[in-house]
Amino acid sequence: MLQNLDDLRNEALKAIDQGNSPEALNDLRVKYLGKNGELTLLLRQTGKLPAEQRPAFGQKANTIRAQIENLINEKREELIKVQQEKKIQEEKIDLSLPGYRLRKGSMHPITMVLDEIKDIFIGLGFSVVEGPEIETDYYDFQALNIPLDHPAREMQDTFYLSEDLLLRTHTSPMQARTMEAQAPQLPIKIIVPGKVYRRDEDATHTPMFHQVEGLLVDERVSLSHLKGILLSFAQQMFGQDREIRLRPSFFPFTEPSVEVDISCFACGGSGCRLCKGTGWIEILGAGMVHPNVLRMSGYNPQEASGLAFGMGVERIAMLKYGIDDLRHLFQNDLRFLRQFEN
Ligand code: 2U9
Repeated sequence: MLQNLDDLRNEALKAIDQGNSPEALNDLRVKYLGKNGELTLLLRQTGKLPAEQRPAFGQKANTIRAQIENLINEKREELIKVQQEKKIQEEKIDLSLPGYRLRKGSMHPITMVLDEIKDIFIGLGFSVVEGPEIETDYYDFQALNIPLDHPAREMQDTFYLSEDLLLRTHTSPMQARTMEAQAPQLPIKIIVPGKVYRRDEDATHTPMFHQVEGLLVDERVSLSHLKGILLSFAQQMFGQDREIRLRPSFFPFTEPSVEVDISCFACGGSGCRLCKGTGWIEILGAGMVHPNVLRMSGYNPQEASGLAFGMGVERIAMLKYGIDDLRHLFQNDLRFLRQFEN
């Protein structure tokens, strides 16, 4: 039996020495030390030995077991190391290869123009205020001098969430809310940018678009202040040579009301295709805040007056970047959007 142990050890050491892969060594571990391994089976026969031989046999078997185990582990680690080195050699990394270029995203043209408009008015002393897109009938219409049966509601038909709740048709409700919260304190000097909604869809209208509206309420505010502010805006946005022209118009919330044109930046005013030969391009609407609107929000029209203006951001963006179709702004076509990368 002791001889059997020696034979088994010699055979195992030889096999380990010849093992040439971690997998082969695992197989040897099973072959000799596993549950039905050769050494395990020999140990199980200890009971057949005369009692006085058993301790020596057991001791020797355990020594051999430890020896085989250590050798297998050592050899296995050695082989794994060799395998890894080989892999590293074969997979040599070429550090001179160019990397993958990460494509940088870009601002959407609407965002770019919105930021530019905000910057200009911040420079003129206005604060930027934002408000909810879901509004009440009162703030979207009534507080702006558009009572329940007013025909102007037809021009600004919108999406109703209930009899009283709707998607705002302009950002003006936030001006009304600001005035109401602050009255009778002066001055108010804010712009309100944001999304607005109208039941409208054709080549030049989308059901959602962006507006920036401004409001200045103070003592003795006049139309000349309005003209000065809008001239400065026009020049910063479309070039220092721009002139502006005010034409009479109508909005329920302003009196008087005007449409504002800029001298054509393509031809300088002599007339071209862009300005349809007129030399002028309409860019926004404006006016003096209607006394009813001031009164409803808590101001006395005898003490305070206001100027207001509103512009469609899509229209400004189309003019500024020569975009010929409003729909480009909403189709997410990368061929279009990538032209705005910088
Ligand atoms: C309050 C009082 C008055 C905001 C104004 C306009 C004129 C205007 C249009 C431009 C193109 C809307 O996007 S558009 O279709 N807006 O012409 N907006 S005055 O007047 C206000 C606002 C709030 C309390």
